[in-house]
Amino acid sequence: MKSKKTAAVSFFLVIAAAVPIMIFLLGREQKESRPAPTRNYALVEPGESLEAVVAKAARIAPSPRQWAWQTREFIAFAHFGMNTFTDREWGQGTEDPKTFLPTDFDARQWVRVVKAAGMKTLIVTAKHHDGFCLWPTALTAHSVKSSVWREGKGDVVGEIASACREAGIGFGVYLSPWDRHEPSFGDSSKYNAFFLGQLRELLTNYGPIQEVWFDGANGEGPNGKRQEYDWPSFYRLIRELQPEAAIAIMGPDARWVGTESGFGRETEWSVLPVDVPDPAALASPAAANPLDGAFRPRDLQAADLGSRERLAGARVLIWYPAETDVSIRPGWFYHAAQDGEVKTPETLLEIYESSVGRNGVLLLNIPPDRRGRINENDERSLLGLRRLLDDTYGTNLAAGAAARASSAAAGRGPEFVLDANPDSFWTAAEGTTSTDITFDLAVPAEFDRLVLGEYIRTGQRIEAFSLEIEEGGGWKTVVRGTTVGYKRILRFPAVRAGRVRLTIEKSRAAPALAAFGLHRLPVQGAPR
Ligand code: FUL
Repeated sequence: MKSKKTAAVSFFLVIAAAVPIMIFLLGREQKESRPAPTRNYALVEPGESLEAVVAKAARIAPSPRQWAWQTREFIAFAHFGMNTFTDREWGQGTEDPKTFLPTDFDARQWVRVVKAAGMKTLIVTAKHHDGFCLWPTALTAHSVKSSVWREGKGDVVGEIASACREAGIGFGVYLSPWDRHEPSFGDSSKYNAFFLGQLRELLTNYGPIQEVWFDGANGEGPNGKRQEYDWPSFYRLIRELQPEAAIAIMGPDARWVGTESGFGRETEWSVLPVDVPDPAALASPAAANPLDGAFRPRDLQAADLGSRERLAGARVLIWYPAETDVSIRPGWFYHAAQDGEVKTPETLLEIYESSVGRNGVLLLNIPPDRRGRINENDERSLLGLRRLLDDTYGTNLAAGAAARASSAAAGRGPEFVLDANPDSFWTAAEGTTSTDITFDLAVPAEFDRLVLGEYIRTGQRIEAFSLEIEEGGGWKTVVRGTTVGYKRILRFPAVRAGRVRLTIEKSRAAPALAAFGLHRLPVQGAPR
């Protein structure tokens, strides 16, 4: 018979052996429910069924660069340059550099306002269509170097870049491909070399660049100069010199949403079919950015870009998310006559909810005035917007709710949609494409907004959902939606409830949600 001491020792040994085994098994379970690695594109094999194509689309995810870009959510544009001083929107290219004369240029003031508004990046128009350069480029005399501002020694791009760095704000450049001043424009290879030279200066002399913005505008008439841009070379140079930079609009990382109204589509898919002349070339394992070589800018203004109907017949599918650009004023550049037409905080909130809240990144333009400062009118509106955003979205009325899902993968329970961590998520069991989560709120609440966030790092999947509240012992539908994506916000007349149910009615694969929020816009005049 074993002594008490031996029994205690063997009990201890059994526990000591069991704990690591249990940890191993639990760890394995977590890992197994972890999704397979994803890419930001997929090839469709000839003869694949629509179901197979849809399932493929549901597993395409953003590249790390695209993910970083998406999480910035709300970013700033500053249109500043020759047009600020000529009161135009599009310059001719014949303007005298001496016309550019800010009286009180203050880069730090721009960045202070951007930061106070909660924007994460500032993109500046280094060169607009008129060709005047806001940095002292060596490639043309048509720049700040030929102005009398700071006796030709000023550098707007440089000062903005350092003010951003100092304040922890990302920096980006807008470089217009269309150039109405440069004589080589239209002489394709000559101008491409000139443009590459300008890009190289911007990408090497100003520290880290988060975004390069290539405008699609080209106003030359039918008899104007036709320039064939060498996009693949532009992309190669950016990847080489600034591998983290997202190339937006006429580039492969983020697309133009298709309007300048600030409103994205109600149904906004980030996975789109594209025409690629040689899809097989994409499969090269050596290519770090396989899409770049195959990418050709094109028109993406259609109402439906990514539905099942659009996916049918696709040869290549890519992750290509929407950026929603809009100006705080009627024009992109500052015009004193528009001082009274700055969008109100309420309009900006609606724009935010219809851009960030429709699976896009909001790029809001705030054009500095002739002093070279962000105008007081614009600053006031922006700070008003910030307050509305904080008051509305600062508190999640669903936080602390008890959540029950009718389906959940191991280790991916519904509690993860409430933990405010974008990297933790709930997902339904593999193969489940309709399911629900019920939330018993910690305290009954009144709300007029729903926020959902898909865990897009495994793909965008949800096609239809609804929100219900429990009322009089039954369920009452409050609002319905289609796509979710990175973030979806829906507004509705305020309701009060203690129990709510989110139903995912249709999904391209098991839905994965990182966020669920209920919110209330503060009632005007109520104590804050
Ligand atoms: C357009 C340009 O023509 C406007 O001037 C502005 O820069 C806007 C953001 O893009 O295509």
